[in-house]
Amino acid sequence: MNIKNARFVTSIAQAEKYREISSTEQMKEICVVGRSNVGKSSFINMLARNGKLAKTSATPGRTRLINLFSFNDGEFTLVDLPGYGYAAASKSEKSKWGGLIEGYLQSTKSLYRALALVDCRHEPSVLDRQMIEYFYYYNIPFSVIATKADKLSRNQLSAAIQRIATCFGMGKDNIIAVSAVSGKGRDEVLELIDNILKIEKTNGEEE
Ligand SMILES: Nc1nc2c(ncn2[C@@H]2O[C@H](COP(=O)(O)OP(=O)(O)OP(=O)(O)O)[C@@H](O)[C@H]2O)c(=O)[nH]1
Ligand SMILES: [Mg+2]
Repeated sequence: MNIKNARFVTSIAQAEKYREISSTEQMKEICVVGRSNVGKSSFINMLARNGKLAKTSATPGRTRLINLFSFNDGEFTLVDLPGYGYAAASKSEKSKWGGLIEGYLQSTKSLYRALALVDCRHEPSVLDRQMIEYFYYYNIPFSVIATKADKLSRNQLSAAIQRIATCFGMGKDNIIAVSAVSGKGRDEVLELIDNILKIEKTNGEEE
């Protein structure tokens, strides 16, 4: 798949508002989830080849809203979600962001895939594992993306991917390693998205 254009659509502060928008707009959504600072917004920018599309920051907790980005004139929409697990966030911020993530996942009718991002340098956290369990529980199709691959050597990366796969109980070939710095993994992710869009969406609603 070729990315011809990518544009910011809107920011949403409440799941109810998202419900309104999604009931009028026909979108094929792919959402990006993961802990604060894992590189969700940078990942979206890497796919768009536009470093300024989604706001990124070295300080965790940058993305506080649900941000929608339309790619190729609506061929698909990437949903940038706030991160979880930002230890320094206040209790009320944490619960607000958690509410937005879960509110989104519970309201969307057009989610084609969740992309679960984990930092390749770290063992997945308890919250990462809970996120994956949540996907299984609610029958949400997901793929795992390992970010910041430029921070590890080839051998280290291969071992890290194996560790993440073991932790999530999945095959290592199902994990795509990416780098927003080098663009590594971009083609693979775009191929994955191409395939995702071809699969008829069931969203857990079996007939
Ligand atoms: N070296 C390297 N740094 C990265 C990569 N992706 C993101 N970063 C850096 O990691 C930090 C966080 O990136 P963001 O994209 O803002 O992370 P996020 O997951 O959107 O964070 P929140 O919005 O706070 O949840 C920034 O300093 C980025 O420059 C990568 O692939 N390689
Ligand atoms: Mg962000």
